[in-house]
Amino acid sequence: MSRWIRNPGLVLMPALLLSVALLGCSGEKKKERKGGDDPTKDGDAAAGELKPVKVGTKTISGTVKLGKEEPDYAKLNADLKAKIDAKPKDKAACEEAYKQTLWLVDKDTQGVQNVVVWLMPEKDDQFFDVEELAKKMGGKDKEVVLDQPHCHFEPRVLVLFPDYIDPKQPGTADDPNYVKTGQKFYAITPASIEHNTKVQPPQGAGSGMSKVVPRSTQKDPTKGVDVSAATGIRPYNISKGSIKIACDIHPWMEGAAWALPHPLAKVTDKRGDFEIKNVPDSGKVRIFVWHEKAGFINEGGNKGQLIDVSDAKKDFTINDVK
Ligand SMILES: [Cu+2]
Repeated sequence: MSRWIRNPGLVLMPALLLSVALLGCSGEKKKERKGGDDPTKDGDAAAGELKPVKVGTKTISGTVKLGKEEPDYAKLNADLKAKIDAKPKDKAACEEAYKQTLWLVDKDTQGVQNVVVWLMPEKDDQFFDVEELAKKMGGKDKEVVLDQPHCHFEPRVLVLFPDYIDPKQPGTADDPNYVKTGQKFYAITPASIEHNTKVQPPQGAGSGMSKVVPRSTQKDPTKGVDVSAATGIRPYNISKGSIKIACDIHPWMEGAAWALPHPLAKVTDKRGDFEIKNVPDSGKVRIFVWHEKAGFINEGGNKGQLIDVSDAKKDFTINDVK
């Protein structure tokens, strides 16, 4: 899935196009290019087509913990307090945000919350066939809500599943055919404080949004802002980084999201635990483990770490808090 993961495809593409163009200039080679001037029709088009990987019944779970190095909590809290105190208008309502939420670490176990863990197939030209899962999706999976109580984002880190790849016509790694899952992503604000929520998807992931959120609650998030409609967020080349979430009015409010073409992903809970279901029954997958501040902590960075699906338990340690 070079579109999301790997750069070599992107780097090679101009070179390929150039060589095709050069071949096109030479008379004797022209005969081999019966497909016309469209380089994608040249040669074996099916070779570039994404290949399905069946999802299965395996589970991969684990815990993400902090290593020996500790974040400077005192400084994070002090910086936050200084920023909040500089906004006297909302100060009283925002005091609950004094406690930093960038590093949420369980005191007893050192488990780290808000780490995004997800899987991708072993190879770039493969995709998880999750059509059945997408069709069965319901309840809270169909609705992702970003709450903004007391001038912070709750949850601060999210994973979205806005589209899946059409198994009947998957397209290529550089241009997959997506089908909407129908998942909705809302921003709400129950407090009496005004928020101007800003969502900045990286290139290829949708358009940016900056909107005042009408008063709304978990009971009826549709009264808030429909971020999915406003941004058209979709899966993208993950080498571009996370989708950034912020608030224009309260500059200390920060959050992040990833949009993936499948639901084999989790955000770690308060104890740093994650559990990913529907893992393929055999073979290898790549695992990605990302923290807002520490970045990718898996081996291989944004290209993922190859693991066997029989590796049912995978723990990770954050050794560099940056
Ligand atoms: Cu705000």
